[in-house]
Amino acid sequence: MDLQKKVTSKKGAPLTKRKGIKRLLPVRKMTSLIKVVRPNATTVIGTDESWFNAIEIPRESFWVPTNTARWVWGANDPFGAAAVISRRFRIRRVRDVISATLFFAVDNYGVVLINGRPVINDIKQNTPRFFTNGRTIDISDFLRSGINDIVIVGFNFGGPGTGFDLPRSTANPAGILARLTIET
Ligand SMILES: [Ca+2]
Repeated sequence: MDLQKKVTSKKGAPLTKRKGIKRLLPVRKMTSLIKVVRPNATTVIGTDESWFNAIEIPRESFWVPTNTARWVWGANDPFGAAAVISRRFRIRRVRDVISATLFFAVDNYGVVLINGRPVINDIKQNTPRFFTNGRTIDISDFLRSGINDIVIVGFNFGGPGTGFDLPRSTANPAGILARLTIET
């Protein structure tokens, strides 16, 4: 069979049979990880391996230390130049939320969405330490009653000499640390 015809044919092999297509974790694994925000309490949801596609990595000496969240990167590609992780959580009534903050640190820069709306959209930084001390952001306006989700994408900038992102390595480490604190 002509190779070009095979690639472009609408009657080609199903996606699942093509080489190079990675299988993702089934959806039910993701939905089983819904964290419940408790009433009349402070709920902390820190990055760890309960987050979808997160793998814990050693903390670099210049990354902010905390015992309420772990530094992570993408489990599907632990040495990739980018990582995507997510978490679902449930709030019974959003009007019961007294305060809600996101603490977010990343090497090198990242994008954070809560319920599909951008909370953080970083610009590439020439210094690897720019975002590694973390920032705290009020996210109360992004929450809703019922199921909520947070999606984080981290990127590992290669520096001004390269201009683009590079794989996570010893020479150029990469990591994500996030912590939601929701008071009800
Ligand atoms: Ca880096």
